[in-house]
Amino acid sequence: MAKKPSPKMGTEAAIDKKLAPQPENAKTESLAAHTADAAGEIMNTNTGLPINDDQNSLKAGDRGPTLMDDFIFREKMTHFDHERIPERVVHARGSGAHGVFKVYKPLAEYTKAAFLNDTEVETPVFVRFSTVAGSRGSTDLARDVRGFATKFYTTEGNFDLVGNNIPVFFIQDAIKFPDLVHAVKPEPDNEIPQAASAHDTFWDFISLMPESAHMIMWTMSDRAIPRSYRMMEGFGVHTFRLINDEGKASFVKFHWKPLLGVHSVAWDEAQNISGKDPDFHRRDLWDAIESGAYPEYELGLQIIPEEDEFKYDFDLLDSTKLVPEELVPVQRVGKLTLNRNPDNFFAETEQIAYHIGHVVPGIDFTNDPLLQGRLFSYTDTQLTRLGGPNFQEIPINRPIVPVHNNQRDGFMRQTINKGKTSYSPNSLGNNDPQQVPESAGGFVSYRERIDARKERMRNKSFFDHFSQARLFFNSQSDPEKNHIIDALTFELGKVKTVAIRERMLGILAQIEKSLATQVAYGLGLHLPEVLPTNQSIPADGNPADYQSIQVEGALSMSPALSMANTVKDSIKSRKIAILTADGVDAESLTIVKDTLTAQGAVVEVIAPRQGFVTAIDDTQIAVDHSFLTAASVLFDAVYVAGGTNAVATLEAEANAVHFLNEAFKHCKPIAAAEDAMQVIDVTYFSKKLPPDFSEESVLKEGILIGKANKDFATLLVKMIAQHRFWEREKPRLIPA
Ligand code: HDD
Repeated sequence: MAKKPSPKMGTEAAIDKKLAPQPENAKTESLAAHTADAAGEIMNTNTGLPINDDQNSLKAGDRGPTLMDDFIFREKMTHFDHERIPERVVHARGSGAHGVFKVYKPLAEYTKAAFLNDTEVETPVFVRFSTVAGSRGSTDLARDVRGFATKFYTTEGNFDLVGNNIPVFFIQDAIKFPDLVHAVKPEPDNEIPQAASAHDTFWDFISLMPESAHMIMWTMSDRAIPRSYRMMEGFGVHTFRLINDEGKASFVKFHWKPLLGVHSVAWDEAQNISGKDPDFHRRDLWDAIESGAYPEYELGLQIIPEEDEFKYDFDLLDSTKLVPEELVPVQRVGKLTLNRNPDNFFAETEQIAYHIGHVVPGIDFTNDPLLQGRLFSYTDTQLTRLGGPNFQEIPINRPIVPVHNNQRDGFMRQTINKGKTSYSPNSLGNNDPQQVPESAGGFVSYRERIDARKERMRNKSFFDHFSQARLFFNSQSDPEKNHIIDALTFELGKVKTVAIRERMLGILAQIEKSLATQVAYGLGLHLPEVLPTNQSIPADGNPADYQSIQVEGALSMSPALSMANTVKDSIKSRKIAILTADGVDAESLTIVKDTLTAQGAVVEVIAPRQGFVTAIDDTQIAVDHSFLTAASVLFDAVYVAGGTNAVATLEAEANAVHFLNEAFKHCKPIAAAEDAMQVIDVTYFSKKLPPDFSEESVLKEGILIGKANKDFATLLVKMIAQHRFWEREKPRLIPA
């Protein structure tokens, strides 16, 4: 028998150490049975044979060919050769986490779903966030929609809320989904570009598809470049149904509201992060959970009584429309906390299979044609991706309740079903497993009355393509509007075919003339005189039946749509850089570091070289990064500590000056101890400093220079909580 290896030593052991508690729940406990930990164990083959030599293959002589009878080599190599599975056809790039959901108060009035009625129950969840267009290894910071998929492991089976961070979608009917995805994915001849919508095929499709207008406003806004998965909203998008115990239905829109608020990065910053740290969002999520800064979101419901189905000037079944929060307020009904990282990315995050059709009693579908098509696609795609019909047996996909039915066999079947009967009805097996009456929790589809002709049609109520696009644009703050104009100018500027650019200008002109004019200016084009119409018309369709319509009296402003109105009350888990060098005034560094850390921020010291810096008083302060390994785009704010020699070094250090210039450019909070002014003096923004550093100026302009004491640090906290000072972009004097 091979000997047990010696236990791990020193730093190797430390790498495995979790910093914060990683709580267990019913789901993580169920995964334990499938979990292997090699710590302190011997190495063996898949058949359990102890391995003596994993370094050398079996050869005919020590310089001879490898022998066919090296079954140990063959087993290892065969497994390796088959390690990869197809990536998801969309949402391939993602990151996941375990957590729990708890409802605040019973929602029996609306739904009989058990997990939405028991305030004592913590329902285990697994959430996967994703980008849509890029491949598995693409950057997190692409301009893209983010997926926000939640699997609730409830006592009545799994409920999946498979949503996005944007409340509407590009298309109204699922039959267009393959076209949309073919258009946005890399172009088929040269597979360029990766994880980007800025190319001809995407805008070609969009320019012919006026129903995408609303979604395009969202994807060209800063919502498509979030600061963190922890700082973005989630939406179920479709209108779903809730059903209560009496069978009464209400329409519902699902929301996730992040407690840290909704925040984004700048586009230039996003592009930089993609190079400096393409795993930025993945790392942010992982690190936050490891350090105990658990991401939290409240579940929000917009409930619409069934009687109000036709009350609005848009159709509740149209996924290119949202229900403005000003018309139907979002009730916050429960909290999701992500508190545990997966043990194994592939086994959990990659193999999890979500499906909008995984519902529990009390939640049901509507006839939204996008939702209906999704009901088919999600199981179907897993058959290829996960290799057959038994994917629900993969540990991460199993419900926490036992499963009994008459489905059998297939590739990789895990369950050993006992007994002779695998059919129903049967008399040989007591007719087990038994069907469940509705009164005992059996799922019964909502008894909706349908009386219709079969036809390939869309109702006219789906044809107001521009009112909500305009509502979104007009509800943005000025900086947000500028970002949309910049994004469109960038994306269309990358389109080679001028006719596509012009057609898009025609679409934009129908949303908002000023928007279209500004984009046209950037592209060096004029607005087209004839505006494009809907081209997605069936062969025998009458174009007149597919015209966009304009609904009179539509809402003109919705403050809830602007991120400028989000909560800005916390610096928890924000990353702050302190720039310094040898000769630092230790007090000016520690007072700021301690105050920010006490508020939950992550503070890192950056200096010309790694190791430590020696302060004036000879104390040594640990350095987290050198300027070589750090970059301003990876931080939320920057502070320059004092000390004559330290600031003299920084003044001459081009990387330190660049760090500050970039932070200014990206509208981030910047602070400096008063004796560090000489470093600020060599930045290009030294001429644009606020007239004074009163609290009012500081919270308006995001720059603070002063004596580094407690009051200074406290004001800095307030400044960082503001996230960004976008107004600073106005003069547009900042070099790229
Ligand atoms: Fe989808 C994955 C969200 C429309 C077909 N979708 C997928 C994921 C999310 C969404 C978050 C990733 C799940 C994960 O992390 O594993 N999809 C949406 C939303 C939509 C939407 C919010 C519009 C409201 N999707 C949509 C349509 C279809 C699909 C119209 C097809 C008819 N989606 C898929 C898919 C994927 C998928 C091909 C790829 C991987 C997977 O399902 O498991 O079936």
